[in-house]
Amino acid sequence: MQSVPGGLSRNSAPQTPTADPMADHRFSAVSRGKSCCNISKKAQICLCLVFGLLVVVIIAVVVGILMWHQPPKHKEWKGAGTTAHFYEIILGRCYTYTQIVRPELGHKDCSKIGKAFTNAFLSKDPCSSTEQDYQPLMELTNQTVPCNKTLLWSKTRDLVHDYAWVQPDLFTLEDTLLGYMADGLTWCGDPGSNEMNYQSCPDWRKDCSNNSVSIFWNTVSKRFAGDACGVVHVLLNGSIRNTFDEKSTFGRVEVFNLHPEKVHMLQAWVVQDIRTISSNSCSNSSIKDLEAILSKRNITFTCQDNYRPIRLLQCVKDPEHSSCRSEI
Ligand code: JS2
Repeated sequence: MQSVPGGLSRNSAPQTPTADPMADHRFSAVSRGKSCCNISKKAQICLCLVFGLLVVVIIAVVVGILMWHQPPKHKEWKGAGTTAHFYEIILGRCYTYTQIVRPELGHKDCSKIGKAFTNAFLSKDPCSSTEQDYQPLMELTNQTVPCNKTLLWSKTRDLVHDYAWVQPDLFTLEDTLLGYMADGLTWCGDPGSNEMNYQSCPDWRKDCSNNSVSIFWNTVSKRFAGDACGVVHVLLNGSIRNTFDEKSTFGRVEVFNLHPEKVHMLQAWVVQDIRTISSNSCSNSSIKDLEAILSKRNITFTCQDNYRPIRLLQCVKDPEHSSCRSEI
């Protein structure tokens, strides 16, 4: 009788019991065809169920991870989204301003300022922004502008900042810490997320006027005008019909936040595009409206057409223009 490996003989008589619990198990002839293991139908079904469950769990985990990495679904607005790298930009600008541009503000805590800025709009409805949202930021960034050195402007953005550049003792809003940090940027959040909305933010006209950016500029403009003292200057555009626009930030916010007990005069410089024929813009009807508003507020108003230093600055950019020959 041929014995088989493992000490068992085919069709063998029952062996004497041994220590090996497996030794006296009878191994029935296997069914035709080899199978990896002989398990019951029930066990096979259980294994399939366990395997199927495992597959489902793996798929669920993968989907969960993918969903988690998906950018949050923000509400869609009609305006451009938050400026890319917004937080890094405002933080960098804060350090540049407080350490280099105005080192006398070197004690300001830019980390706290950056956090206060983002906390003003993150996880909030960008169409329900309020001045109150920005109060913590305002408290961290108060700044004194010397009397007679406040320079307001309207529709003369480039020229006024060129002039402020050559007259560094003058301050436009953008020459203060907050104006310097935020100029040219867009930002908004979402009630359902603690992320900034980089896809879109409310447009002032098409979505809402109480949006995060507009309320910020109204808030900082209000404080900038309220802090002014002495003689305040404003650079206005004599080449447009509404040289003084009551709906502008200057006309709607700043004019009405100058304190008569601190500001005794507003001096307007009305500048015309160098290529237009010079005319007396100070007699423009809208300028008369401005004068009337200030008179009611007990603030003296004076107006000067084509203020020479500004004219010279225009000629620096367009020296060949005929009107510049007489200026130099
Ligand atoms: C949106 C911005 C920006 O007197 C000036 C400043 O002091 C400021 O308070 O606003 C006045 C200018 O605003 P105004 O009269 O409406 O003229 P504008 O030519 O239409 O300029 C609007 C700019 C308002 C403030 N602002 N607003 N996004 O990035 C931004 N930067 C500034 N300065």
